Amino acid sequence: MSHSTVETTAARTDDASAGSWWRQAVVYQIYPRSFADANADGLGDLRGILSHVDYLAELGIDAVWLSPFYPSALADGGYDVADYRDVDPRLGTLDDFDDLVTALHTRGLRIVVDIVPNHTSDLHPWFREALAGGRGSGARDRYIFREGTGPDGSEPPTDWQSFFGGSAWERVEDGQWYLHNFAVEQPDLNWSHPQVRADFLATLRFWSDRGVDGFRIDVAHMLTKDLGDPLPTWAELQARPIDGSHPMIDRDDVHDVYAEWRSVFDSYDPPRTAVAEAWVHPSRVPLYARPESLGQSFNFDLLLAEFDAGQFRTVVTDNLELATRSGSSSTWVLSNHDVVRHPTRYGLPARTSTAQTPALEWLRSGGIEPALDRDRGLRRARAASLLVLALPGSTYLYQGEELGLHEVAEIPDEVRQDPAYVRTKGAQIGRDGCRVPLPWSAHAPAFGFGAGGAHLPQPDWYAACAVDVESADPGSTLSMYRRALALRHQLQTKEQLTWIETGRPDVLHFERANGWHVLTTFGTDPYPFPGSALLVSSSPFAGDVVPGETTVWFRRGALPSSQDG
Ligand code: TEU
Repeated sequence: MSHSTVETTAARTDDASAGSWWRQAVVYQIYPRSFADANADGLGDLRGILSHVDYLAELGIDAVWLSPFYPSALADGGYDVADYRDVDPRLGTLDDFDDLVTALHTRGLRIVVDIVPNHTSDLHPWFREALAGGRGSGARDRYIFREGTGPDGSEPPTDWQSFFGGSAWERVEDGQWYLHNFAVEQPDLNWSHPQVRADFLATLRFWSDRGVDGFRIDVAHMLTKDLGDPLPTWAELQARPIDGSHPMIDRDDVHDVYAEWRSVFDSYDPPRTAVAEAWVHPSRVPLYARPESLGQSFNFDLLLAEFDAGQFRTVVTDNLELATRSGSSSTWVLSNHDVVRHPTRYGLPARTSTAQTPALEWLRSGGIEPALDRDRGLRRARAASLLVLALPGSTYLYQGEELGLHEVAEIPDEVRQDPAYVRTKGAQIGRDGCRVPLPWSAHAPAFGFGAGGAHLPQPDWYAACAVDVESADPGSTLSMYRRALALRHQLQTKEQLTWIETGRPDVLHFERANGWHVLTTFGTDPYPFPGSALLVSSSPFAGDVVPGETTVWFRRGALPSSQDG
């Protein structure tokens, strides 16, 4: 039996000083519009979250991350922010926010909020000023305005495409065009402008002063831009290497912004934390995760990986190595509000061209083709989740994954909300299927989401996954997550992992530093079981073999207490 140990640098859990709480935290992502609705308007709100803080505490998480709850026209689910320092009236008030912070802190839970700095909403006062100010006005400088092309300027400045389909430029009344990498309602900010820089520092202080513990930074790799004159074509732009000098993506100078942010974070005690949503080449992730920059960065590799031992091992090894290089801890993500939920990804045929191809085809067919094996998808998802929850570093959970929810395919076209769907006229199916309001109670209206119905239709099969049903069932996914998180707290140890060779390409086995062993069978064949089980992701469990597509946590010999790590 050969061993290979990966240990990330600085931190250990015994260094559980307040300043490093995030290093091995379990952070639960709440998509506020779809979590719980207290005021019966069909949209989730802050008091809805407040009504479930005990649920969150009992689940055993360490922190909550709230997706945007700021005033917004919801052109992109709240990622179109009209005021960075207030609460959307449909979601509550600043007093509600303060109450939520207190309720979470009282239970020992931290709170992370989402900062959306690449773009504002077109309803933000700055953009209204820019429109009113007209061509050449100082107010336009806070955004990226250019003249059009063609004899009368009626063609966009370039042929650039937005992420949500169609041109990345939109024309305003006086004939100028503005850049929007995302929806039309999300004009990109100009990060060369000192007021833009200063205002975000004020926003970070505003929420830090209210007790927020950390920030999730949206599209962290695209803020600074040096577009060039003349502007490059789309083909030229795409041909440019992304090596720090690209006109728009992952520029080195974005870290000048984060150095300023860092001084704000570090002016608080404990220092405020941040995690970058940066879709960049792995070799450049440490730039964002360095302590001088944002301090941590999402690792999305598992969103792109199949349920496959070799792929999981590579992702884990590579990311622990990256974390070491950056002096950060690794992050693990299986689901979030932008991707197809992992039980569904794992219940569809193996991927073809891109990570999500079968899942997107399945969604487009309304959940008919290719055939989804729901049970198998959930079985694999539970195995993957238990594996990930045992890794060194922090894990980000997405609301509803603890219930084993599948993606919802059965959303009629006319009620879909995602701008990606609307703007591409259905060519992109969009992300509504993972944003359907949560089921709390099998028999209540809107499954207990709220008395005002749900803003996206909930399927009948939600009843079986409702929190009240799963709470009463020791074999449910919710019960598994609760046990896993409780055990994780007891077993959590230094950020170290040792691979133990299994002699089988479809079986992974590792040990954390203190006799905490984790074994996953990725194939369907069972594996002789070498220990005494603490937790198993599937049933029935005979005791002497690990069934296929299963993770087991077990110990060998006596488990020392977590302090010994
Ligand atoms: O996402 C940024 C992003 O680039 C990817 O999520 C991806 O391109 C997109 O989701 C493809 O469908 C962040 C937020 O997570 C997302 O919800 C927002 O829509 C986006 O920024 C714009 O703010």
